[in-house]
Amino acid sequence: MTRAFIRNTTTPLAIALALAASVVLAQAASNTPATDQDKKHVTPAEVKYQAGGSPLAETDMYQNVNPKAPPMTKAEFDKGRKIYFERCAGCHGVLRKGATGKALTTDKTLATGTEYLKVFIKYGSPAGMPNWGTSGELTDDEVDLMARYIQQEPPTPPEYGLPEMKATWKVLIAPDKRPTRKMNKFNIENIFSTTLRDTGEVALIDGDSKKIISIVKTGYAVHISRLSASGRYLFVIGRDAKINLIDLWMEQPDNVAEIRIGLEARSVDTSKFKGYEDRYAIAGAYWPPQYVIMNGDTLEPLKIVATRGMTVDTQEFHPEPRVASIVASHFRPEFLVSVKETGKIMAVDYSDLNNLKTTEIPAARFLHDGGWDSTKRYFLVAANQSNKIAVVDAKTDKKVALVEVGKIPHPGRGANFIHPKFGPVWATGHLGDETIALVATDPVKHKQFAWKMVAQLKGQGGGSLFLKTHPKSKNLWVDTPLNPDPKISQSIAVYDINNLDKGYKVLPIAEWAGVTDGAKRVVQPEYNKAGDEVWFSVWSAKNQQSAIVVVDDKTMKLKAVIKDPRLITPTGHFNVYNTQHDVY
Ligand code: DHE
Repeated sequence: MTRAFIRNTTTPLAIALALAASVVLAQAASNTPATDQDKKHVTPAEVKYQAGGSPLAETDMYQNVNPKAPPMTKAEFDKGRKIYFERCAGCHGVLRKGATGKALTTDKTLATGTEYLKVFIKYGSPAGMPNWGTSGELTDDEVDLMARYIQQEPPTPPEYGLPEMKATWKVLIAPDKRPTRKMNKFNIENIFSTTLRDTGEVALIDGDSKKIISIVKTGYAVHISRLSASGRYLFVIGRDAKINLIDLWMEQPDNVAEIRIGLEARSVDTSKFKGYEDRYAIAGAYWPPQYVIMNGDTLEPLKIVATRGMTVDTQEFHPEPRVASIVASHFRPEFLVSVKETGKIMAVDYSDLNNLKTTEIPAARFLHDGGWDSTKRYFLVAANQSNKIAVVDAKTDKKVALVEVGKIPHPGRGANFIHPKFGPVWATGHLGDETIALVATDPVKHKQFAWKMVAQLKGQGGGSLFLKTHPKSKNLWVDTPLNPDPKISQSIAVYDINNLDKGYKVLPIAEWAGVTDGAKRVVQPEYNKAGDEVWFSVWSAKNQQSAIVVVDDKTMKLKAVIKDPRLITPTGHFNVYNTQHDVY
């Protein structure tokens, strides 16, 4: 389609775009496995997932005026920046270099001009751009404002180095003032840390009694929890890059230290190699693109490393490669840091922080979430825009394979089990199609299958985020919270791993929760320590009731519903023992 055509036929084009967009919406997260063509497109499920809002919306930035761009007042620019970071940055990137969404740098946007951009923003596109105008999310004035805003030079958020980190670093209770032994009667190993996404808190829930122990204030739009090697310390990271260190030995577990390691972040982990247990923590930032190694019991920042650099394939400079998942090696004193936009995994050796050694392991773009195989030697991580799983050997620090799977793999940390034919496998669901891919992980006794996608199960639909099993269980639980069909997003599929050909059983988790209003998305299966219960969040909006549903793994019957006015927007939950020992 030429530019002249676009300029002269705005209305028909708009209609065409709208129609195409609606086709994409209808196909979204559908029940049809992806074709190669589909694999290039972004599904609405993914857009919904990525466009979560960035804390950078609240950060003041310098207005960099481009004389060729349509004029904007400072107030207009600030409004455009806010909208951009609330809705667009997740897909198009902070500096608009493109990620899931296309690059929106001024060489491109100035060339297309305001009218074209307005149509695009209002009606969306077949490639997956949401129809911000016709959906009612943005008014016509806001569409016009955004079309002008993206023709200005992208403002750069500030950097965040050691002085900024130190200014936010607080040790609330010094290590020598903390308990020397466990001071409470909780069965710590069976506590769940549940993310309360929109209140910036975690709920610590006693897995035995199903009672809330406490609600702990954490960062904004809190994301994940991880455990120290000993299981004593819980680390929680918010999207605003705030880390809270919670001491589970206290009579009433609470924060003992906190820090902000950047302006936006998602990942945190702790050193697990023998001899380094509880010594270090690491967190990865989305902005600035960097990771920081901290003291494990105080969060004192020790070493900051930038991730800006060249992409793995085209070897072009990327100014904002975000840090996605991080895992702690059991084979070396190392963290494996997945760098999203460059598509590389950095093995960071923490045995000598002064002379830091990192090994760059090539993978594929854009790295997101992942976890260990059952031996904890191989790290499997989703390269979600390449529809691949990258496999790294943590013993040799080498890439083992890039395994082609379905459309936009999203494993969480994945699920490990023994397949009757293929031996040990690791599973991932997908955001963009209905399949569950099984990747064989045993290069010794099942060499012929290793690092291949040996089977594809048919699931309820696309929009899957997490799946789980447990070494003691015979079941594989797969969620689909981002599927557009409420029947699918509000239920869970469960497979018998010894009879995978039989298909799955559907359990109506949201209905069991007895919650009346809301999206009631059923998200993230998580086992208790014993491996005989599975917990699910039933996630509705901030002003609606949510719940946690506990199911008996063997009988697949409802065991408990946890409801409490304080359980606002529960999403992820992390069982202490399973998270500490990487059991999944
Ligand atoms: Fe997550 C893990 C990033 C939206 C719930 N999420 C991760 C990880 C990354 C990430 C990089 C891996 C961390 C690790 O292992 O070290 N998530 C992002 C995003 O960039 C994204 C797409 C958009 C955003 O604005 O943040 C996003 N994530 C979400 C959600 O909307 C979810 C469903 C609800 C919520 O709480 O925000 C969500 N993400 C989770 C959970 C995990 C996670 C529960 C941990 C999974 C695990 O099993 O470890």
